Amino acid sequence: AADVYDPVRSAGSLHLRAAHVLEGNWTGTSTVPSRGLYPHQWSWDSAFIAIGLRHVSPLRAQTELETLLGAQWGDGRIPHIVFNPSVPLDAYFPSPDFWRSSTAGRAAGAPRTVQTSGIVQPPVHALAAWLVHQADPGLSRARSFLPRVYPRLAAWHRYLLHRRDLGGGGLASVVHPWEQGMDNSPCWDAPLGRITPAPPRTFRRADLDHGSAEDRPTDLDYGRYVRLATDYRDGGYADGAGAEAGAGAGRFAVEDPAFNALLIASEHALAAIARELGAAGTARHARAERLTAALVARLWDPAEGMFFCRDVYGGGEGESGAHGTERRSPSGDRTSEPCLQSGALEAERRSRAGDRAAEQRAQSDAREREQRSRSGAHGTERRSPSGALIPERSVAGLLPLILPALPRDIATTLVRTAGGPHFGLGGVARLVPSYDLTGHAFDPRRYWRGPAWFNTNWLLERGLRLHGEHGRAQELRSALLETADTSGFAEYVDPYTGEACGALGFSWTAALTLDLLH
Ligand code: 9WN
Repeated sequence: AADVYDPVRSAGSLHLRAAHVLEGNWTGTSTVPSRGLYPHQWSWDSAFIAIGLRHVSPLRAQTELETLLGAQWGDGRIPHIVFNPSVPLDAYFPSPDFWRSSTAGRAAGAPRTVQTSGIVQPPVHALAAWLVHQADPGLSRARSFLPRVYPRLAAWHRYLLHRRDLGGGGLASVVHPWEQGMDNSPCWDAPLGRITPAPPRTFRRADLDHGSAEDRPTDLDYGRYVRLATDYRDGGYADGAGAEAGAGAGRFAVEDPAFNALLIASEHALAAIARELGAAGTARHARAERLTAALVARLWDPAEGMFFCRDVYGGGEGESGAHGTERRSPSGDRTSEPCLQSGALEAERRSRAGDRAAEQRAQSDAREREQRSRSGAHGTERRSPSGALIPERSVAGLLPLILPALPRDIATTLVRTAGGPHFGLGGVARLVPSYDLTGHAFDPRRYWRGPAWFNTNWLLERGLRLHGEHGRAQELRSALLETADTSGFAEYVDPYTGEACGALGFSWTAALTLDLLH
């Protein structure tokens, strides 16, 4: 029948239409996620966009990442939004006058000329830089793309691994739901519940000028987002010990499996970049493997067959087992190092030195654990305030499947969980939902509380292939291409029907479509 989707016949035009979306959203130096709803540059969007753009214009893909990295702060953080000065202030909330980066962020080294937010987003950037390089190594070398981005990416990872290890277990914590990128995921309900919302009259939601209220986070969510961001800003965007004096210190910190898995995948990519630049890269691979072990130790729940978020300030004392309090991980590399150093080789040398120290700490941690287990204390550690797992099933808990060093049994279990009743891969769901299909908070249309998103499904497709699940990967790829096409490159879709929600002509949907077509 004429209306049956035929990927072979429509692949050519799908490619053109996806490229056209990216063309329309290009500003000259970067790509907006969508023209109406998101008129600035977003951090993890740009990484996904560059991954697709490399197939259309490797030069634009490099420029996309360079523009973002040009707004990096002195402490290494890459801001989640880089504001376009020609866009009116009321077009998006929170706007530059809310974040006040160049004044409030001065101590943390915010840029003086570019206006940015002060929080971060998932670190997909080193992975993107490596994939962009591979699309056209000749152009990349001619423009010294990797030597220029490597020190910045290394500083970014150092920021996350040192300043954001708030749980003390070697993983990075997010301090705001916007940082993890899945803004209103049910995973945040419990930790956000401890935050007093800012009064609704104190801000105006520009998002509701473009998106339907049923598809977006609620006003109550927004009140809490605003309160957390205001407090972080008023504390000078200081992290960890430096934040103790800040108004918002110690209230919201979550170790998220997707955020950390992307950091680890990017650490593997940094190793590949280091090798390309003439360094060994082995120390970075080793660190990525230790981080994978830390991720399993802190966030894997064998009984549920997936990863969960850890609410660092949540839970009570004396929790145990998988929902308990692992105090230190084998990867706890928390020495402070200067950021934004020049030269890839120097960065690699320092990283190796840091890794040796981490190695020694890992050995002493292992000895400590062994002693505890011999004395019968295993699983009932009471000394650490490092929180409790949050019992909500989010797609974030499947995304560690992108990790090459994931133990085989865990990868197999994750694939089984993805195909089970909660996520419906290859079964009831057309695309994998952002949240448990059977969960108490499931809503097929409301943003990150159920709808399927293209970036998370693209990551799952990659993970399935990595772990040899070629049949399932192929099925998911076809479903992604078909849904991107029929939904008009929607921002997100109903996971059962594929019906479009949010913005249309959404950049990462178009970009990842291009990547899947190659
Ligand atoms: C807040 C831009 C961003 C994405 C996030 C998505 C949404 C912003 C918003 O849009 O967040 O950062 O205004 O809702 O949740 O993942 O990066 O596309």
